[in-house]
Amino acid sequence: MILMKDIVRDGDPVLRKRAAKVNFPLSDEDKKLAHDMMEYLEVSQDEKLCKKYGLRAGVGLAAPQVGKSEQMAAVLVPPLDPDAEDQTPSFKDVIINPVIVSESVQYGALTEGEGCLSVDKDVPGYVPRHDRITLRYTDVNGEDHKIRLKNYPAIVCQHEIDHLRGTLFYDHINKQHPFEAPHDTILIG
Ligand code: N9Y
Ligand code: NI
Repeated sequence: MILMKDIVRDGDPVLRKRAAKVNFPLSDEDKKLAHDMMEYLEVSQDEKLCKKYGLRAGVGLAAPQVGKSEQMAAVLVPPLDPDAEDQTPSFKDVIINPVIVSESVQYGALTEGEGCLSVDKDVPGYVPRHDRITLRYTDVNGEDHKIRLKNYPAIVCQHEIDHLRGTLFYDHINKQHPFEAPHDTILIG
C-alpha cells in the first residue's frame, strides 16, 4: 500500500521531468502501480483509514508522485452532493497517456486555491485552468476514452496531467497578485 513516506516531495527532479508514454498491454508492474495509486485515493478518502495510516486525503495521484516517471494518474472525485442517495463518484479512473484534445476559452479556478500531496507548504492563490476540457486517455484494460469534463473534475484532471509534464500547481499562480485571475475566470467550489 502507498503511504505518505512513498510520496515524492517537491525538490525531487522526478516531479520536473516529462513522464514517458506507457506501453500496452500493461506490464504486471504497471498494473500494480495503477491499482496501488487508486487504492491510495480510496483509503485516503475513508476518514477512519486515512487517520489509521496517517495519510493526506487526495482526489488524484500521478505516477511521478511515487517516483515513477510514466504517464499514468489515478483520479477519484467524490460525488458532488455528499448527502445524495447515489454515491457514485463524479469521476473515477486511472488515466493513461492522457491528452487534452480541446479546452474551453473560459477559465476556472478553485476558490480555495490548490494544494498537492508532493508540496508540504501552503502556496495561496488562484490556479487558473480551463473550465471545460475534452480528454482522451487509455484505461488499464487498454480501452480508449474520449470524455468531456467540467468544473471540479476538469480541474483535478488538469492538475494530474500537469504532473505528467513536470508542472506543479504553484507555477500557474500570479507571483505579484496571487488572487488575481485572468479576466472572466469562474470560481469553483
Ligand atoms: C493530490 C491533490 C490533487 C488536487 C489538488 C487540487 C486539484 C486536484 C489533492 C493537497 C491536500 C488536499 C488534497 C485534496 C481532497 C479534496 C476533496 C475530497 C477529498 C495530486 N495531488 N489534494 N491536495 N483532497 N480530498 O497532489 O487531492 O484536494 O496530484
Ligand atoms: Ni499534485
